[in-house]
Amino acid sequence: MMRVDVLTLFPAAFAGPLDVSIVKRAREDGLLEIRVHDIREHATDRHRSVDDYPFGGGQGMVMRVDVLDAALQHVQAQEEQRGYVIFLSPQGERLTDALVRELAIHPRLVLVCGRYEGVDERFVEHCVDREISIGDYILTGGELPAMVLIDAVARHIPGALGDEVSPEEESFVDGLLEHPQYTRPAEYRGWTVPDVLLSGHHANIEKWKKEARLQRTRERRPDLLPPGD
Ligand code: 4HQ
Repeated sequence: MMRVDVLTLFPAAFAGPLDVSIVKRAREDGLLEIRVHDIREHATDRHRSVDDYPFGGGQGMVMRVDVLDAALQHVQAQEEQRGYVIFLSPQGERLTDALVRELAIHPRLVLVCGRYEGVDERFVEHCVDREISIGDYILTGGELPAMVLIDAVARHIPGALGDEVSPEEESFVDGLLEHPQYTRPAEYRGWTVPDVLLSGHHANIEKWKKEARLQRTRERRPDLLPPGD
């Protein structure tokens, strides 16, 4: 069983994506427990402020270290294990297949979602185990990145994918993109399927798949191939 706690100012953002498909089934099957917590419940002043102006000036607002720390401590005290604390931010290390697999080993993750211009760096320094980015673009908050991370990690929980599929059989395990796929009808509006796939010649089919994957990777993602290949 894996447990994921999410700290956010927008708990409502988490309804939907985690309630369908594989993640839904993993939760129903007791393989994954997700709890979403509202950071604002830990504000202490009468305006329930969670952010303030940046010291030294600059644009926008910064999330307060005291409010974030109170929210985190509250959530961590709910279980024996404190959990591996992740802050989603464009300043973090990139989320890759290798990192997803590493995170999937942890029995408990605590994901902290920032809004505004960011969070007080003292929170990151003293409370966060890992700062992770899902890519080089700026979003309005860490909620979508947290859901991306949960979705990617959930697929690696033993039993979550069902019997048919294994995450080991998929792209990135051997560092290549997938080959194109086709299904019936074999011809549609004159658009045909590669003959070899209909030939029943298994050795030729496997050769075609491997070559198609290499060609695709060379054309679209040469950065995935070893240098000078
Ligand atoms: N944000 N990967 C700004 C991201 C992001 C990303 C999260 C927006 C943090 C303060 N997080 N907030 N890209 O764009 O993880």
